[in-house]
Amino acid sequence: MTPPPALVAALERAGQQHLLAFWERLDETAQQTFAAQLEAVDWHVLQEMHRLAAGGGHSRDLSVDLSTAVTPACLRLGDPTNRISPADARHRGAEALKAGAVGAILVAGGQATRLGCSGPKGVSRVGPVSQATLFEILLGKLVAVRRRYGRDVPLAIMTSSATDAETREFLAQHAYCGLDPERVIVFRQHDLPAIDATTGRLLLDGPGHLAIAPDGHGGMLVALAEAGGLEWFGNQGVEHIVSFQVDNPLAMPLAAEFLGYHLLTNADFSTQVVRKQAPEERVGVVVACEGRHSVVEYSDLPTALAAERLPDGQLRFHAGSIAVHAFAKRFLDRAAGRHDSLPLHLAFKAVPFLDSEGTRIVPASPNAIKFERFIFDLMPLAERVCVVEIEASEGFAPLKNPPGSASDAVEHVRAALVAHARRVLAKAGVTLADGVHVELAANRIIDETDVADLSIAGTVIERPIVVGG
Ligand code: UD2
Repeated sequence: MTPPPALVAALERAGQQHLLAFWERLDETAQQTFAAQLEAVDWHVLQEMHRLAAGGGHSRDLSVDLSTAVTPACLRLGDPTNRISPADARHRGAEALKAGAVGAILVAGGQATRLGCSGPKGVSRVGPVSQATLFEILLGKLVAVRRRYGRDVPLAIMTSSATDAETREFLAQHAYCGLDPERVIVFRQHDLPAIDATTGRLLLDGPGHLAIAPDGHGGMLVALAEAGGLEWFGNQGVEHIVSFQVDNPLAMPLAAEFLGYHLLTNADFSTQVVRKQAPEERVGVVVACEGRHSVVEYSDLPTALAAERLPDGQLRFHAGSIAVHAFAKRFLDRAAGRHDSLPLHLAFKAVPFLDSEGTRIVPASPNAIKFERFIFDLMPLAERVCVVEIEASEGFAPLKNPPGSASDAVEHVRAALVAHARRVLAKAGVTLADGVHVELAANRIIDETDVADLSIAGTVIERPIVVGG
């Protein structure tokens, strides 16, 4: 078939006719698939990409004057000197959970490629004793919350084109990890094309396929709204939504105390941070400037500023974002209705492409620009932001790197889960033999009070075991 005339015209207007160079090589099915992919390209977004690539700045001003910015005041989890007491916060958070007013979004569009495996990151096995996957552990936490507070936490799982089918299959095979399938939706984020860094042209990674990548975790805003997810939450009485990343099995987005601070400060956007110790830690930092809060991504923080220390020795920008957030739903509803809520960010990457002869080139150095949106860019739009500092050992053990790496590899994640379990059990009066690996059943134990229910205080654990499993 010949390419649809409307498509040819659109490509000409956008200066992207080269994309049809290998059209004749495709069979009719491939032509139809490719035409659909090209027709789905948002040419306005392409203009935004070109403007950004040419140094024209973000579509919404994200600039922060880092010379005057400061680390904002934080509440600290469990700190009795907070202006809101931890007990009051826990009480208020528990009330919201009991009322079924809290929903959750799990950001799971990432693949395990950086870990040396294929498939969604969520199927990586990290349980130190059980070998449970990230999905089982993280969804299990919602089961534990239901057990304690008596209400489901509706969950929306964001996948990408690379993870969608396998994630759905995994959920079906694992009976939604104990959650009610009626209270779980899976929605897919969009992809964005990569552009040639020199010419601004879209790249082909095959004769009938654009080089594309997921549009960043910020893609959740539009994709969730399009999938009817915001309404879905609303229909179930959800007024606040937490979001968390699939790669952190220690994450505690539904900790009652965290939710309580969010609610009692009447925040639009709350976020958990850990105290950054070393400049090279790969977490964005929360900063405040002229009454607005923002997250400055680690790759955007100049090295000298990242290393700057205060007179007391701590880093000037030490509020390390671990991507665990809570949003007032009304705030997300408003943001989803604004076209410029989440501007694009660009990154130079080596992206394989077809050259003008149709030969596939695998570049050794960056040749292309990829674009992403970040959910934390909503922060400056919030009237009230609440920053809650937690101990990394209690809530942050990210899986980022392949086994054997210096940090954030599966062995570090497992060690962090074991260390956390040992502390919780010790608080509950359980004795552990030296070096024995223990794990807390994620779907049963939130903290030491759940261990108390197991009536195992005073016992000694001498062999690897999943407590509560
Ligand atoms: C992210 C944060 C960083 C810090 C760190 C904590 C950004 C830009 N950086 O860094 O500040 O909080 O996490 O661990 O957020 N994902 C999708 N779709 C996408 C891209 C990512 O679902 O299009 C998911 C991915 O599955 C993963 C998470 O988002 O769970 C973070 O992605 P990453 O590992 O690329 O982010 P990282 O470690 O550079």
